[in-house]
Amino acid sequence: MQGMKAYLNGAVVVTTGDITSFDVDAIVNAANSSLLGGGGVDGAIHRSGGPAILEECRKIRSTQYPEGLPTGKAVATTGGRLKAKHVIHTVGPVWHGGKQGEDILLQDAYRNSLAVAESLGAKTVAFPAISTGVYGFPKDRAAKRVAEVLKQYFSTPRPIQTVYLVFFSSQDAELFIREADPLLSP
Ligand code: AR6
Repeated sequence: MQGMKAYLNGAVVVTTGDITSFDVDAIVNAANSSLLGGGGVDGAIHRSGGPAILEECRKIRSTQYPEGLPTGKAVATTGGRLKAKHVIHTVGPVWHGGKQGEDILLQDAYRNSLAVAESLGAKTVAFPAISTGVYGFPKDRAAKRVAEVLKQYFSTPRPIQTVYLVFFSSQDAELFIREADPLLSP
Protein backbone atom coordinates (compact mmCIF):
# COMPACT_ATOMS: atom_id res chain seq x y z
CA MET A 1 0.00 0.00 0.00
CA GLN A 2 1.37 3.37 -0.93
CA GLY A 3 1.74 6.14 1.58
CA MET A 4 2.49 9.83 1.37
CA LYS A 5 4.74 9.71 4.37
CA ALA A 6 6.05 7.11 6.82
CA TYR A 7 7.03 7.62 10.44
CA LEU A 8 8.54 5.62 13.31
CA ASN A 9 10.66 3.38 11.06
CA GLY A 10 7.72 2.62 8.79
CA ALA A 11 5.34 1.57 11.57
CA VAL A 12 3.04 4.50 10.78
CA VAL A 13 2.05 5.31 7.20
CA VAL A 14 0.02 8.39 6.30
CA THR A 15 -2.09 7.83 3.23
CA THR A 16 -5.30 8.83 1.44
CA GLY A 17 -8.24 6.88 0.09
CA ASP A 18 -11.42 5.04 0.96
CA ILE A 19 -10.71 2.92 4.03
CA THR A 20 -13.28 0.31 2.94
CA SER A 21 -10.96 -0.72 0.10
CA PHE A 22 -7.91 -1.32 2.29
CA ASP A 23 -6.33 -4.76 2.23
CA VAL A 24 -5.25 -4.92 5.86
CA ASP A 25 -5.95 -7.30 8.74
CA ALA A 26 -8.29 -4.83 10.45
CA ILE A 27 -9.87 -1.49 9.72
CA VAL A 28 -11.17 0.78 12.45
CA ASN A 29 -14.66 2.25 12.27
CA ALA A 30 -15.55 5.68 13.67
CA ALA A 31 -18.84 4.39 15.05
CA ASN A 32 -21.36 5.77 17.54
CA SER A 33 -22.39 4.19 20.83
CA SER A 34 -25.40 2.44 19.31
CA LEU A 35 -23.12 0.35 17.06
CA LEU A 36 -26.07 0.20 14.71
CA GLY A 37 -24.60 2.26 11.90
CA GLY A 38 -24.66 5.86 10.78
CA GLY A 39 -23.24 8.14 8.12
CA GLY A 40 -19.66 9.00 7.17
CA VAL A 41 -17.08 6.26 7.35
CA ASP A 42 -19.45 4.15 9.48
CA GLY A 43 -22.09 4.13 6.74
CA ALA A 44 -19.47 3.32 4.11
CA ILE A 45 -18.09 0.37 6.11
CA HIS A 46 -21.53 -1.19 6.67
CA ARG A 47 -22.48 -0.66 3.00
CA SER A 48 -19.31 -2.29 1.69
CA GLY A 49 -19.01 -4.99 4.34
CA GLY A 50 -22.63 -6.13 4.24
CA PRO A 51 -25.09 -7.33 6.89
CA ALA A 52 -22.75 -9.69 8.77
CA ILE A 53 -21.13 -6.69 10.46
CA LEU A 54 -24.42 -5.26 11.74
CA GLU A 55 -25.52 -8.69 12.90
CA GLU A 56 -22.41 -9.00 15.09
CA CYS A 57 -22.86 -5.44 16.34
CA ARG A 58 -26.39 -6.31 17.47
CA LYS A 59 -25.02 -9.34 19.31
CA ILE A 60 -22.44 -7.19 21.10
CA ARG A 61 -25.23 -4.80 22.10
CA SER A 62 -27.44 -7.57 23.47
CA THR A 63 -24.63 -9.23 25.43
CA GLN A 64 -21.59 -7.10 26.28
CA TYR A 65 -22.89 -3.54 25.91
CA PRO A 66 -26.69 -3.31 26.30
CA GLU A 67 -26.44 0.45 26.96
CA GLY A 68 -24.15 1.01 24.01
CA LEU A 69 -20.39 1.17 23.56
CA PRO A 70 -18.96 3.94 25.77
CA THR A 71 -16.89 6.70 24.16
CA GLY A 72 -13.24 5.68 23.93
CA LYS A 73 -13.87 1.93 24.01
CA ALA A 74 -13.45 -0.52 21.11
CA VAL A 75 -14.89 -3.89 20.01
CA ALA A 76 -14.27 -6.15 17.01
CA THR A 77 -16.54 -7.79 14.45
CA THR A 78 -15.99 -9.63 11.21
CA GLY A 79 -15.08 -7.64 8.13
CA GLY A 80 -17.88 -9.34 6.24
CA ARG A 81 -17.33 -8.78 2.52
CA LEU A 82 -14.49 -6.31 3.08
CA LYS A 83 -10.94 -7.28 2.22
CA ALA A 84 -10.12 -6.60 5.87
CA LYS A 85 -10.81 -9.64 8.02
CA HIS A 86 -11.93 -7.57 11.01
CA VAL A 87 -13.63 -4.27 11.74
CA ILE A 88 -12.75 -2.64 15.05
CA HIS A 89 -15.56 -0.32 16.10
CA THR A 90 -14.67 2.54 18.37
CA VAL A 91 -16.51 5.67 19.47
CA GLY A 92 -14.65 8.95 19.38
CA PRO A 93 -15.75 11.95 21.44
CA VAL A 94 -18.18 14.58 20.20
CA TRP A 95 -16.38 17.94 20.27
CA HIS A 96 -17.78 20.24 22.97
CA GLY A 97 -15.07 22.89 22.95
CA GLY A 98 -12.14 20.88 24.28
CA LYS A 99 -12.65 21.11 28.04
CA GLN A 100 -14.76 18.01 28.48
CA GLY A 101 -12.05 15.39 28.22
CA GLU A 102 -12.16 15.22 24.44
CA ASP A 103 -8.37 14.85 24.04
CA ILE A 104 -8.09 11.88 26.38
CA LEU A 105 -11.21 10.23 24.98
CA LEU A 106 -9.85 10.52 21.44
CA GLN A 107 -6.58 8.97 22.57
CA ASP A 108 -8.48 6.23 24.41
CA ALA A 109 -10.31 5.39 21.18
CA TYR A 110 -6.98 4.93 19.34
CA ARG A 111 -5.28 3.10 22.23
CA ASN A 112 -8.14 0.71 22.86
CA SER A 113 -8.47 0.02 19.12
CA LEU A 114 -4.78 -0.87 18.98
CA ALA A 115 -5.22 -3.18 21.96
CA VAL A 116 -8.15 -4.93 20.25
CA ALA A 117 -6.09 -5.21 17.04
CA GLU A 118 -3.31 -6.88 19.02
CA SER A 119 -5.76 -9.31 20.59
CA LEU A 120 -6.94 -10.27 17.09
CA GLY A 121 -3.38 -10.93 16.00
CA ALA A 122 -3.60 -8.16 13.40
CA LYS A 123 -0.29 -7.11 11.86
CA THR A 124 -1.71 -4.32 9.72
CA VAL A 125 -4.40 -1.88 10.85
CA ALA A 126 -6.01 1.10 9.12
CA PHE A 127 -7.56 4.03 11.00
CA PRO A 128 -9.79 6.79 9.68
CA ALA A 129 -9.53 10.25 11.27
CA ILE A 130 -11.83 9.47 14.19
CA SER A 131 -14.13 12.26 15.42
CA THR A 132 -12.97 14.76 12.77
CA GLY A 133 -16.15 14.50 10.67
CA VAL A 134 -19.65 15.02 12.07
CA TYR A 135 -18.29 14.81 15.64
CA GLY A 136 -16.43 18.08 14.97
CA PHE A 137 -13.05 17.47 16.63
CA PRO A 138 -10.62 20.01 15.12
CA LYS A 139 -8.37 18.22 12.65
CA ASP A 140 -5.16 19.95 13.70
CA ARG A 141 -5.65 19.13 17.35
CA ALA A 142 -6.66 15.54 16.55
CA ALA A 143 -3.44 15.12 14.55
CA LYS A 144 -1.33 16.02 17.58
CA ARG A 145 -3.28 13.71 19.91
CA VAL A 146 -2.97 10.80 17.46
CA ALA A 147 0.75 11.40 16.93
CA GLU A 148 1.27 11.31 20.71
CA VAL A 149 -0.53 7.97 21.03
CA LEU A 150 1.40 6.35 18.17
CA LYS A 151 4.75 7.66 19.33
CA GLN A 152 4.19 6.23 22.76
CA TYR A 153 2.67 2.99 21.44
CA PHE A 154 5.64 2.21 19.19
CA SER A 155 8.20 3.19 21.83
CA THR A 156 8.28 -0.49 22.84
CA PRO A 157 8.27 -3.56 20.54
CA ARG A 158 4.78 -4.34 19.20
CA PRO A 159 3.21 -7.20 17.27
CA ILE A 160 1.49 -4.69 14.95
CA GLN A 161 3.77 -3.97 11.99
CA THR A 162 1.99 -1.14 10.24
CA VAL A 163 -0.66 1.38 11.21
CA TYR A 164 -2.16 3.19 8.21
CA LEU A 165 -3.69 6.58 8.89
CA VAL A 166 -6.20 6.96 6.08
CA PHE A 167 -7.41 10.42 5.14
CA PHE A 168 -10.31 11.03 2.82
CA SER A 169 -8.58 13.94 1.07
CA SER A 170 -4.96 14.82 0.37
CA GLN A 171 -5.65 18.15 2.07
CA ASP A 172 -6.50 16.31 5.30
CA ALA A 173 -3.40 14.13 4.99
CA GLU A 174 -1.22 17.19 4.44
CA LEU A 175 -2.75 18.90 7.46
CA PHE A 176 -1.99 15.82 9.54
CA ILE A 177 1.61 15.75 8.35
CA ARG A 178 2.06 19.44 9.11
CA GLU A 179 0.81 19.03 12.69
CA ALA A 180 2.26 15.61 13.50
CA ASP A 181 5.65 15.96 11.84
CA PRO A 182 7.31 17.75 14.78
CA LEU A 183 6.12 14.99 17.11
CA LEU A 184 6.93 11.98 14.92
CA SER A 185 10.10 12.92 13.06
CA PRO A 186 13.27 11.43 14.53
N1 AR6 B 1 -12.65 6.37 4.14
C1 AR6 B 1 -11.82 7.11 4.90
N2 AR6 B 1 -12.20 8.20 5.57
C2 AR6 B 1 -13.49 8.57 5.47
C3 AR6 B 1 -14.44 7.86 4.72
C4 AR6 B 1 -13.97 6.70 4.03
N3 AR6 B 1 -14.78 5.94 3.28
N4 AR6 B 1 -15.65 8.48 4.83
C5 AR6 B 1 -15.46 9.55 5.62
N5 AR6 B 1 -14.16 9.62 6.01
P1 AR6 B 1 -17.10 10.68 10.34
P2 AR6 B 1 -16.89 10.98 13.27
C6 AR6 B 1 -13.50 10.59 6.90
O1 AR6 B 1 -18.11 11.75 10.27
O2 AR6 B 1 -16.54 12.42 13.15
C7 AR6 B 1 -21.22 8.52 11.85
O3 AR6 B 1 -22.55 8.83 11.49
C8 AR6 B 1 -14.11 11.96 7.05
O4 AR6 B 1 -13.62 12.83 6.04
O5 AR6 B 1 -17.29 9.45 9.53
O6 AR6 B 1 -16.09 10.13 14.21
C9 AR6 B 1 -21.13 7.57 13.03
O7 AR6 B 1 -22.22 6.65 13.03
C10 AR6 B 1 -13.64 12.39 8.42
O8 AR6 B 1 -12.37 13.04 8.37
O9 AR6 B 1 -16.85 10.18 11.87
C11 AR6 B 1 -21.20 8.51 14.20
O10 AR6 B 1 -22.54 8.83 14.53
C12 AR6 B 1 -13.44 11.08 9.18
O11 AR6 B 1 -13.59 10.04 8.21
C13 AR6 B 1 -20.47 9.73 13.70
O12 AR6 B 1 -20.58 9.71 12.28
C14 AR6 B 1 -14.45 10.85 10.29
O13 AR6 B 1 -15.71 11.36 9.93
C15 AR6 B 1 -19.01 9.69 14.05
O14 AR6 B 1 -18.41 10.92 13.69
